[in-house]
Amino acid sequence: MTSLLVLNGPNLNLLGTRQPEVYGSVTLADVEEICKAHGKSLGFDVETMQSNHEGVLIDAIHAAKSSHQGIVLNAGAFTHTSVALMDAIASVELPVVEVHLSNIHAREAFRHKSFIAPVALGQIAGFGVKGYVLALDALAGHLAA
Ligand code: CA2
Repeated sequence: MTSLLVLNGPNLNLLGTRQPEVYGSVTLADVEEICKAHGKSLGFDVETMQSNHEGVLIDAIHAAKSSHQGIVLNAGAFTHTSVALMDAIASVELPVVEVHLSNIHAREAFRHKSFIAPVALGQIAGFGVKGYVLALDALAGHLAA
């Protein structure tokens, strides 16, 4: 069975606890459950993981090469800073869809830059938790093509 990894980065474990006006009121557990259920409806097994540590995220991307066919990634603030995550994605040659709950392009200038975007299949931003569902649909379409 096709297996996809939904990977969340730093501070996303705090979802639903603060800043609901920016990130909504769903928790990370809700996001993960929604992804698993939507993946199942598409015929995919969805594994979820969150880490606050750049190296752990990089290790997860490397490991996904042999266990998963695609990745949905919300790299949180590492999006705007991490050449290392960019290199990890490029090295595994898996399709990665970049997701952001908020519209990073409508926020502070430092959030407009993404090191993930140049190595991603595409980017979805600003649609809240629905973005993860859209990202899974995009991966499904890509893998079926
Ligand atoms: O919009 C997104 O999904 C972000 O990736 C979220 C990151 C932010 O640094 C990016 O620029 C955009 C921050 C995640 C922090 O999430 C929190 C949620 C609730 C309370 C505190 C932090």
